[in-house]
Amino acid sequence: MAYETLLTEQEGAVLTITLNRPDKLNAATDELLTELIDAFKQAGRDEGVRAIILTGAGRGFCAGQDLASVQARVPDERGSLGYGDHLRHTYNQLIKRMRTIEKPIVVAVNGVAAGAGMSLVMASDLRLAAESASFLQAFVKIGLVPDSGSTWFLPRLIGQARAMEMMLTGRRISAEQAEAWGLINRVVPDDQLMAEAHALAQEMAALPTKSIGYIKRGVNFATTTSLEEALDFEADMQELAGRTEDHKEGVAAFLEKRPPEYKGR
Ligand code: T3D
Repeated sequence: MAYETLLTEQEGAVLTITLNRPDKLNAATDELLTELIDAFKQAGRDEGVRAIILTGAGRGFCAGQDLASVQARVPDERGSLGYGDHLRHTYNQLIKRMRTIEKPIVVAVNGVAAGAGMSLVMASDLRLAAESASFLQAFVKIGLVPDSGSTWFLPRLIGQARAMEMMLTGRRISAEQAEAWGLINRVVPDDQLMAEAHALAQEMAALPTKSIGYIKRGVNFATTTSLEEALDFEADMQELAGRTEDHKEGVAAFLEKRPPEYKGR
C-alpha cells in the first residue's frame, strides 16, 4: 500500500516508518492513523522485517490528534464529538497493535511528542530521543483527558507523582528530564539520533525474533497479573521459545564457541 502521510523504508531487516506531516508536527489525522495501523500490520506479517524504527519528519515527532480535523467535526444532539468511538476505532487499535506486534519497535523521538503522540512513544519498546525532543501530556490544556494508553503507561514508567504532575499541568519536559525519569532509554545528540536508532534496530533484527515476540507477550501479561500467573505464563513462553530453530542455533553456537546466526524462526 502506498501511503500519503507516512514514509517507509526498509534496510536489511529493519523497517523505518516516518510520520510525514512535518508542517503540522505530524499531528494525526484519520488518514495517518489508518495508514500507521496498516504499516504495523504489514510489518507484523512480513518475515523479512525483524525490527521497526518509528520516527517523525521535520522538527516534531507527533503533536497528537490533528485539532483542525477535530474542529471540523459536527456535534450530535448530545453535544458529542464522537471521541469515544473515534478512540476505540483508531488510537486504541493502533496502541494494541504496537504492543502485540511480535517484533521490537525502536522509537526515535526527533522533536516534540504531545498528547497521543506521547502515547506512541510509550507504546514502543525501546525509546531514544534527540536532545531537542520534548514531551507533554497536552490533553488538559484543551479540556480533554489523557488517552491512547497514557493513563496506563505513564505511571508505570515514571511513577504516579510525576505522571500526575505531567497529566494535570500539561507542562512540557525535556529529553534530559525524560531520561532521568525513566520515560525513555537514552538521549542522544540531534545529529546522531537516526544513526543510533539504526544501530539499535539492527542489533535487535539480528536477535532471535521469536524470543523478542514472546518477551513482549510475557511483559504485557505480567504487567497486570499476579506473580503466580506470571510464573505460569513464563513457563508457557519458554516452552514455545524452546521449540524455535533460533534457540537450537543459540545453544549450538555457544557450545561450538562461534557467533550465532539467527534467522527469526
Ligand atoms: O477522538 C479523538 O480524536 C480524541 C483524541 C485525542 C488525542 C490527542 O492527542 S488530544 C491532544 C492534541 N494535541 C495537542 O493539544 C497539542 C497541540 N499542539 C501544541 O500544543 C503545540 O503545537 C506543541 C507544544 C506540540 C508545539 O509547539 P510549537 O510552538 O513548537 O509549534 P506550533 O507553532 O504550535 O505548531 C507548528 C504548526 O503545527 C502550527 O501550524 P501553522 O500555524 O504553522 O500552520 C500548528 O498549528 C500545527 N500543529 C501543532 N499541533 C497540532 C497542529 N495542527 C493540528 N493539530 C495539532 N495537534
